Amino acid sequence: MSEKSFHSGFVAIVGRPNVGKSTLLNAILGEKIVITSDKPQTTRNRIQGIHNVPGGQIIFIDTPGIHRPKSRLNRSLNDTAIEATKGVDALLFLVEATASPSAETEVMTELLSGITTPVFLLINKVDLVEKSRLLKLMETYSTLFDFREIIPVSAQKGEGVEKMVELVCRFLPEGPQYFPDDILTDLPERFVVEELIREKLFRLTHDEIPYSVAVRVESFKERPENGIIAIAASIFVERDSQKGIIIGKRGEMLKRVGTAARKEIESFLAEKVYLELFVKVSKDWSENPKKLKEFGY
Ligand SMILES: Nc1nc2c(ncn2[C@@H]2O[C@H](COP(=O)(O)OP(=O)(O)OP(=O)(O)O)[C@@H](O)[C@H]2O)c(=O)[nH]1
Ligand SMILES: [Mg+2]
Repeated sequence: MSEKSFHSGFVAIVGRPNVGKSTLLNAILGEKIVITSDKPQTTRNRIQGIHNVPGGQIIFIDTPGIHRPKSRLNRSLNDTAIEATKGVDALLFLVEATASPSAETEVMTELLSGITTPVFLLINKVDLVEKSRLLKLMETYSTLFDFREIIPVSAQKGEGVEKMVELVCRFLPEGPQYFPDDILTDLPERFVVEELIREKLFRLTHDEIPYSVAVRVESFKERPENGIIAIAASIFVERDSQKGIIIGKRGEMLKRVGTAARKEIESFLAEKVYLELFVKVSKDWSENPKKLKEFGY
């Protein structure tokens, strides 16, 4: 990057669910702004993370994983991801080193056919495979698409991330500083709080439950007199039976979710937090266009 000019641009992180897109965004920023879990379809929105480098600014966009949609919610996730590939300066197409390239071809066709934006292939989770397998993967992927670069990384261990960012920077055009240099994301604090609660639900519940929850912050009150932020949030589920599971025996599960979420919210807001959670039923919301809109999907 030249010293006089400023370079900037938008870079979308795309790929199948669970390949590590959100983990990568957090690794790039060096802070947790997006939620992650070992379950697919954790991310439901387009989320911008702002990364400043000397003489430049890159806005990385985390997206939902592309998959075969079954519900209306899932269709909306795919649309959000596909939409995010438009108008960006580069794409990071993320795959897992543990998966076979043949598992990627469907999503590659969906996302990359006819695309003129430079595409970087990132092979993530290299900490889980042998070097020989990685070399073979790089060779196979290079025959599948005209990638600008093929870069092995481990988002979880932070390996190769800095070098990758440098390579991507070189492709960015001259441009303005889009965001002030002291913000990490353009999303409101309320959204991040909702996401952190949803992450705990994703991590602590199983089967269909994670896919049936939505979270909404109902009130967010700063109380400067005692240095506490009081937050009340609703957890919406689709059926009565799910409400019982989330509350748990003698409220055990809800308490675990609340404690884990509060700790991370405190660390994100750098303030003490009083968190109150309510569980409500919003019947079959994931199939209801009006409700999806209301929950921001
Ligand atoms: N071993 C290993 N695990 C990783 C790495 N990167 C991510 N993971 C794990 O992979 C799982 C999925 O990570 P996410 O970042 O939530 O994946 P995602 O692509 O954002 O998933 P969706 O939002 O569902 O599309 C989590 O359990 C991560 O801890 C890595 O480099 N190595
Ligand atoms: Mg994600």
